[in-house]
Parts: sequence; structure tokens; C-alpha cells
Amino acid sequence: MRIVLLGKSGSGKSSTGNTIFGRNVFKVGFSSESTTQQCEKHEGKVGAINITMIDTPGLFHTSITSEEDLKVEIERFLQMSDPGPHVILLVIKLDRFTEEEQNTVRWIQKNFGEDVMRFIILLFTGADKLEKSLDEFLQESIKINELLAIDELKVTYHAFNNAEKNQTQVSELLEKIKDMMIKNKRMDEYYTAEMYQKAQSEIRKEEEEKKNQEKEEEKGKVDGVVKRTMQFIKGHFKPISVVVISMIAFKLYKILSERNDSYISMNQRS
Ligand SMILES: Nc1nc2c(ncn2[C@@H]2O[C@H](COP(=O)(O)OP(=O)(O)O)[C@@H](O)[C@H]2O)c(=O)[nH]1
Ligand SMILES: [Mg+2]
Repeated sequence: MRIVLLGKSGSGKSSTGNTIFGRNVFKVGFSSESTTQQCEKHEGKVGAINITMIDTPGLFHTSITSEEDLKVEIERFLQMSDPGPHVILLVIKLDRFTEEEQNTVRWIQKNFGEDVMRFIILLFTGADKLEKSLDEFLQESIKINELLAIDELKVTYHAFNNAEKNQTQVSELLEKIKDMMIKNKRMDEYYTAEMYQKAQSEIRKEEEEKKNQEKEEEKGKVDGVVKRTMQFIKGHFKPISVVVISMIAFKLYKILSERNDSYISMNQRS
């Protein structure tokens, strides 16, 4: 089973990995320098299950600044979990659930494609710090409820207390992962690099379309100005040109009639 840990820096990804394996395989950070800087892979057995786990740096945090670096890191974890993760654990610290976390899910949906939601399990950390039961806490949190019902899709979730490496929470999570895989009716399906590339090319297409639309709108604006100017000229200059033409015609008539007069008088003289 291939698992990828995603989430903000400090959300508890490395701790979650350690809880799952039941020992410290990933470095847990207290300061930004000691936290995971690059994707790390660990393979091990949990009960009877072989697990390949990829721990990632805080992909949604300032430690990775440019979009390009971010994409490199995403491609790296996809490569490390080749042919792709069966499950993506989106790690969220319960006491830090803000709009930013909500946006993280939207960001993942946009960047990884709609398909990704079938492989996502929200993993809430810091369950030990809750003063009430998880269900009570979730019921009261409108934001989390919204998150769990994205597009009427019920997202699977689980909570961990990483402060205490209790193995029941791990076997419960593994059960949920298995259920998710059965629900997908594709026991052997996983999130693939192709899905990611597809989502990315769709984003590029959308951006291109947006740009084209903006261009069209801009062109439309210019066309509009030209059209309006022409209409203005037509509307205002027609009467003027009629006047001008009449004036020219009148002048010509006068010149011609004067010439005619002098021709007649010249003939009369001779
Ligand atoms: N109390 C408590 N602390 C946690 C829990 N999970 C993680 N932490 C702490 O949160 C901090 C960040 O954890 P870490 O796993 O390094 O986060 P990462 O940056 O996402 O890998 C560390 O100080 C952990 O000890 C939890 O479930 N309960
Ligand atoms: Mg870490």
C-alpha cells in the first residue's frame, strides 16, 4: 500500500508517519530548519501490510516559495510512489483549522484534478488536545463540515493523537483506507501521474481560454470604439456632407453661369 502524506508544514505529517509505523522513521520538527525539507520515503510492515510511505515538506507553506518548486516536489512524490499512491493523507491540525486549510483542499482539487478526492483521507492531528469528542467537535465546526461534504462527496476522515502512539487508531485508519479502496471498486487503483498531468493541462487550457477571452474582450472594446466612432461620423457628418456638397454644387453653378454670362456678352459685342 502506497501512502503519501500531504499538508501544511507543522500539521503533523511526519508524526503521523511515525505513528503509523509505530516508531520514529521521519524527523519531527520543532523549528522550521529541522522539519522535512524534501520528500522522504520509508518502507515497512504494519501488521501484515507492506507500506510505502512518502513524507513531504509543507507543500502549502512558505518554505516552498515558487509554483515551479512546488510542481517539482509534487512530481517527485508521484515518482517516489510510482506507479502512484493508493491514498493521500491530507494532514490537518485540528486546532489550526482555518480558511487556509479549506483553501488547501480546493487547491488540491484544482491542481490534482477532481479524481483526486477518491484517494483523499483527511487526517486530523492533535486529537489529544480536544476538550470534547471528535464527533462533537466536528458537528460544531461549520467549516470542517463544509469541507467534509465538498460537492456532496463525503470525504473520509480520521483523527490521530500523535502524542501517544496508540496502535488502535492506526488499525482503524488502515480499515478506513481499505474501505475507501473497496468503495472505489478499484482495489488496485491509485492516483497516477497521468491524472496529475491531465489536471495540469486542464489548468493550462483554462488559463489559455481565459487569456483568449480577455483578448477577445479587449478586441471587442476596440471594435466597439471604432464602431461607435463610425456611427458618430455617419450620424453627424451626413448632414454636413450634404451641406458641403450643396455648397460646392452652388459654387460650381455660380462659376458656370458667370462664364456663360460673359460668353453671351462677348458674342453680343462682336
Ligand atoms: N499534541 C500533539 N502534538 C502533535 C500531534 N501531531 C504532531 N504534533 C506536534 O506538532 C509538531 C509538528 O509535527 P511534525 O510531524 O513535524 O509536522 P510536519 O511539519 O507536518 O511534518 C511537532 O511538535 C509534533 O510533536 C498530535 O497529534 N498531538
Ligand atoms: Mg515533517
